[in-house]
This record gives sequence, structure tokens and C-alpha cells, in this order.
Amino acid sequence: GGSRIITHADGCYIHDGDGNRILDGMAGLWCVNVGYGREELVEVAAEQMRELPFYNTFFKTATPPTVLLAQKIASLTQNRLPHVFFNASGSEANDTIFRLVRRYWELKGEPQRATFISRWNAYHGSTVAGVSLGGMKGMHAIGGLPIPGVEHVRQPYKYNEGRDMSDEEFGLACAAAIEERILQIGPENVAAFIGEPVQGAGGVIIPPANYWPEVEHICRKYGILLICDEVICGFGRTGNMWGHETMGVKPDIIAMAKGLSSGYLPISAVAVSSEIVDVMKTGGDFVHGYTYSGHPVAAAVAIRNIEIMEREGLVEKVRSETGPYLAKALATLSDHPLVGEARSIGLLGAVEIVADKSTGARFGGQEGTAGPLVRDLCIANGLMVRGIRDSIVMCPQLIISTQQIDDLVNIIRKALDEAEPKLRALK
Ligand code: PXG
Repeated sequence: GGSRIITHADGCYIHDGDGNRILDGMAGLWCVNVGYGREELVEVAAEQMRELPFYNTFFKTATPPTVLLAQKIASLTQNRLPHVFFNASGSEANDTIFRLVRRYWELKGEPQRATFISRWNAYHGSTVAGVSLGGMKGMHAIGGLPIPGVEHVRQPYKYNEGRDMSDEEFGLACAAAIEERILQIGPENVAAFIGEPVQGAGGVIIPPANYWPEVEHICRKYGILLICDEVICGFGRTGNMWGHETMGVKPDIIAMAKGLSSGYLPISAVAVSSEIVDVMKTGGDFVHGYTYSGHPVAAAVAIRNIEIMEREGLVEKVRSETGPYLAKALATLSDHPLVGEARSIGLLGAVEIVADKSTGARFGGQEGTAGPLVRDLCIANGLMVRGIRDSIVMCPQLIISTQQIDDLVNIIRKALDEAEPKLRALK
């Protein structure tokens, strides 16, 4: 259908080729956390390009930005995950994890522990391992995926799948599904559980508070590795540095990307516990890596990006100011006739659009009609959001002001008002 051409951007706004200035409620694609137009990131990239535009991290070499960024990431995990492996995308990070975890169990003398457990509607990337670990049925259908060795269990999506239960009951039921699957497969065959602390591309699915602690408990009970995909939740998104901190668990491995460089350059990382790396070291080389692993320019930009976050107290701002403000602002949408639920955590939010608030029935009898319509109306009114099934999701820059949050929510309300007669007119 053609593309909207985004020509330039500043702060929280993007500009398109038709001259529209649009509030970017998606931080690019869940990534431009420090906002657009950061001159110092441009400068640091130029300086690093002059100094050393590229060198690899194979064959016992590294570059200063790569070493310093690894050290910085380790410190952001309180040195609990002190070993860092670099890649260029979130998908590559999860591919790295896939091979690393299987290699770990081989070296531990348990090569049969090769199965990963993930959730339906999870998103872990677009490569073969990323799609397989992910739980998007539409993506599985393309290219004969998932590959063997990945099992999918139910997701903790309360609005769609657990409205008749308490949060507590639903959290336990979703965690119990993981334990049941482990017992079906045989715990001795399960390598790891992987999950996003909050599912992003799946529609900002915020699990009940007891879900993740229970998942961790189950993984520990059977000696299964716990992996958190922090590609969206990392770097302050949920009001703490990591989504797993917000969820109260301690994973063995995390993947990060997006907010690591605020999207200014492509870079991702996998942070791993010493226990795992000690085992990996007993096996000689881990023959894995990419040309652009630890790219010095991307690493230099990432270091400065993290410095900006620290200098401006962005994580704290989300936790104590803008996160709670977004939650309150979204709550004002709850009495709108089209809103089934408005939920958020930190600066991640979603609005569920329904035909009937009491039953949760969707327009047109199934999901997928209202979401795109309301999304398009939001854009026409000057707000970029994602429409996922019948929800409008948002993930604004961590620098968004309370005034801009008001604008964001007011535009969503206006779009809902404009959509209502159109949607009610449908059969
Ligand atoms: N894990 C998570 C949790 C992600 O959100 C990836 C891994 C893969 O990262 P790369 O850098 O390989 O794209 C992602 C990416 C959407 C959308 O439709 C979301 C993502 C990518 C593309 C589209 O919202 N998330």
C-alpha cells in the first residue's frame, strides 16, 4: 500500500514527507529511548569512525569501546551476568543464546537437554532461531518453522485468556502450564525457558505479579536455565534498568538490543552468568560470532547512550514520574465505550478495543478490524502507535514529558471517538 516516508525527527517527534509532524508513541520501533536529535551521539560516532571504524572481535582481538561497553553492561547487572557477547540485532542475540545454551548442556554432559520452552505470541526475532523461539503462528507458517526442539506454552494474557480468574489464579495457571510441559517432555530434556518480561510485539502483555517468580521457581526446581529477552524491556522501559528486576527474578542469561544504543546504530548483546561461561571454557572455542559483533562505532554510541540515560536519570524518571503518569492518563480512557482495558507498566502501554465492554466481544466477531482502523486514525491525528490485533500499543521515548503523555492519550481518545460510529456501522 505504499510507505509513509519519515524524513527527519527531533526529541519525541517524527516528520514525514507530506510535512506532518507526528508524536512518536513507539520510540521508532520500541528503541529510541533517549529521543531523536542527540548531537553527542552523532559526535561520538564520528570520532570513533575517524579513530577506528572497524575491527573484529575474533582471534583474541577486541577494541576499546567493545571492552568498555562489556564492562558497563556487566555493572548494570551488578556483575551477576558479567560476560557479554555482542551481535548486531536482537534476533542475532537470540540465535547466539540458542547455540550457547545447547553447547553449555553438551559440555555439562547432558546433551539431551536441548529443548527450549517459550510462549505462544512471544517475539524473539526474525531469524530461524528467533522465529522458532518466538510464538507467532503467522511467522511459523513461513519457511517451515519452528525448528525441532522448541515447545510453546500459553502466554499470561489476562484480558483475552483469563478474565474470569483473579490475577493470582491466572498467574499460577500460566506458570503451571510450563511445569506440565516440562513433565511431559521430561525435565532431563529441557534446556531453558525463554520469555520477554513483558511481551512487546505480542501486544504489551503484562503478566500478573506472581507469574515470573513462579516461573523462576519452576526452572530452579528442575535445573532449567532461565532466559529473559530484554530487547524491549531493558534500559529503563519498565521503570527499572531491566524488566526482570521489575518482575523480581534473576535470569541466567539476558538478551538486549534496541535501547542499548537507542536505535542510533544496530547493536545487541547477550549477558551470561559466570557459572555458564566457566562450563563453556572447558570446551575450547565456542565457534560462533558475526563480522559486526562488537562493532566499535556502535559500541561507542551505546556507551554514550547509557551515559545520557544515567546523567538525565531516565530510569528513575520512568519509575517515579512518567510511568505512573501514563498509567493515570490511560486510566481516564477506561470509561470510553470502546475500551475493554487500558494497561501499562513503566512506559509500555496498551488499550484493548472492544464492541462490548461487558463481554469483551470484538468488532466483526474476531480481532483485527478495530486495531488497524484506530491506529490509522491516531496517525491522522498526529500520533504514531502500533495496532496489534485490536489493541493500540505504545512505547514512547523515556524523555517524554507529562504534557506529551496528555497529548498522546488525548489523541487516542479522539481516534476512538472518530472510530466508534464507523465500527458500530459494521455488521
Ligand atoms: N526480542 C524482542 C523482545 C523484540 O521485541 C527482537 C527480539 C528482535 O530484534 P531485531 O533487532 O532482530 O529486530 C525484538 C524485535 C513489532 C516489531 O511488530 C517488534 C520487533 C521487531 C520488529 C517489529 O512490534 N522487536
